[in-house]
Amino acid sequence: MKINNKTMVTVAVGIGFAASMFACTPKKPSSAGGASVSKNAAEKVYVAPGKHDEFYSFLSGGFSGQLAVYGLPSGRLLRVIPVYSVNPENGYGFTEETKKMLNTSHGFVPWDDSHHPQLSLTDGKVDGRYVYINANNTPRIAKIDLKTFKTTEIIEIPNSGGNHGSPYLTENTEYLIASTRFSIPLPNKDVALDKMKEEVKGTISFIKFGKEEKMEVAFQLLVPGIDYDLASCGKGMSHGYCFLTSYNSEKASTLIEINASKNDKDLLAIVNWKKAEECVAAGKAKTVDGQHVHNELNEATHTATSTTIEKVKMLDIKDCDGVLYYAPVAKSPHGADVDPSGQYIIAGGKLAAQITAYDFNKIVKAIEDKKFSGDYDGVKVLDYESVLAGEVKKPCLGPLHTEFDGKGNAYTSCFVSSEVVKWKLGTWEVVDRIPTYYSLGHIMIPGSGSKQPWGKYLLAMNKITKDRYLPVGPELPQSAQLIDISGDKMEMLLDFPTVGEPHYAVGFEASLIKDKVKKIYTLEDNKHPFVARGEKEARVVREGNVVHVYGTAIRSHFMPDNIEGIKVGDTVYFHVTNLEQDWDIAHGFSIIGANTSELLLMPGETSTFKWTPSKPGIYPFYCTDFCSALHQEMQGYIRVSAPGSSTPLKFNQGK
Ligand SMILES: [Cu+2]
Repeated sequence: MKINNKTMVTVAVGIGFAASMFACTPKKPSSAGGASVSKNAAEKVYVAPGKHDEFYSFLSGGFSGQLAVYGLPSGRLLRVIPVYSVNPENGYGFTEETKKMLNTSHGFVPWDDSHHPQLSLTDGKVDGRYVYINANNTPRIAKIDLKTFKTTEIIEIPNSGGNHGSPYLTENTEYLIASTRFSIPLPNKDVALDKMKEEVKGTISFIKFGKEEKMEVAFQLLVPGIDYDLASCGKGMSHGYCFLTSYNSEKASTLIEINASKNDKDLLAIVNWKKAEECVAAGKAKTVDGQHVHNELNEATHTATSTTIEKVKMLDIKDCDGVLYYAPVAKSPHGADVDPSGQYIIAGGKLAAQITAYDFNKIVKAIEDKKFSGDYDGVKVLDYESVLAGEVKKPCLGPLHTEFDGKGNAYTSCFVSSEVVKWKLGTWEVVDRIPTYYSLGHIMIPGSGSKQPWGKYLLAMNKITKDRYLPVGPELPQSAQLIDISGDKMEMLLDFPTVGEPHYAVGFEASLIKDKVKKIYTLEDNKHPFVARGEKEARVVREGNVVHVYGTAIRSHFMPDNIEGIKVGDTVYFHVTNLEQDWDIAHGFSIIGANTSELLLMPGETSTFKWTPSKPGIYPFYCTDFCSALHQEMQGYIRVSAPGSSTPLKFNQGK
């Protein structure tokens, strides 16, 4: 979501500060580069030609539905990985093999709003296996394999009205958790909207990372129907717990901008997932309707399959004592962030100029000692003072989200005052601040969500850029800003425009994976049912009015390349195998008038292009990915005859 100026003003009024302090027009930087760029900043981000960046960073595309890979510190865009949106660049969501990745219980949904990438963890440390990312709209979670940088699995979350607080991982990737953003009646039904308040429920879903590293919905918790938001799961001493912020404890459904801001505090949800596991194992969960679709890309067949699952296990928190507690939290919070030690849980309130640190040990003790200040919808609310580790006083306006450098420092992004504030864990004192341009949302320190962050750089992701770049029409690119956090003082180094909305990001040192990335698909291991492993296998097979072309591509020709005997009314599948076994030699395939995107074939990969010719004639096809000096000559012809004509099937196999 783009936060507009009107929202900013409303937020300002909500906090009770003068609106002029953070007026709609962002502050002008004091110099063209921004307030704190020093002369040697360029040297610090310069990566010489032929040299690699030190860090990978993965920035969500927000409303683009994609995930973009940037190198840091250079800010160079290395790749855009399609996740929830079809991508003509490589045919994702267009080819017969990948279309199924975008299936849902609502049918084919070729778009979503991707927000929070998260990294797989082993013993609380980044292991470089997978990136996961949520779909905010149609509730889904995707898995991207860091060997191939491809989306290889997508699971839909049933019984959920939106999936913003997702996907947050436990310290060994035992579970990914996903919470309801919009609470709705469960099971969903026809309810008068003015009766919503009584009918709405929420769910917190636990997606298991099974033995074969496949996602499945292990169980869902049925929880009070408030709007759940960001989360973090415990590590170290707090392993076994997850912490989620929420807003709208008022359960407002109209003008919630105003009506959800009435209560002085909102609720931090504290979930004991080990207890939930025990209750599910003890048979306390009910099997309920929960239709959802699970899509997987098989790396051997290069083909996705979709499975529809009808039921899920749901555990009503009323049937499992001690699985959920609430604690008061500053109103309208966003981030809930556990520090690398696992002791502190940090939450700020978008409408409160205050950051709260909760102490995990005190939470456990308060539960034991029954230090409750009340209850909410039957859930005990822990006494705020009993669980408080400390408060950061007057840090900024609109504290949103906190990251950690692993050296005892925390960094909070402040949306309203557009700055990053550095403060100390334990003493809670603010030690530094730096302005960002403009309207800062999330920030990222590589590995911050783990036990071992790489506390060298911080990336700020900004919503509004105003005068930072050359104008490109009414909308400007959003941006990321790189800040050096290696010294006592933060230093602004660089900003660069981004793909879509850089909503949130994760990152890690490049050495963790760069030598493990896959270079080719070996032809012997290609189990695609329509593979042609060599030119001798290239052929055309007619089955009624379906025609299968077993095609191959190699520098600089296709086989077969002159095909006759196709008729109007036929459905033609071009299954093209790239025969190259050489890194970075891709070929493309397209044909005039086809109602789809190109194929883009990695070495050793097979992919399928569906074509239904509608008029007789001669139709050229060609390679779309520049592959050699004779790339322009990499082309062929197909003859299409009228329906019922007797043109015999013929094709050139290079003899
Ligand atoms: Cu080519």
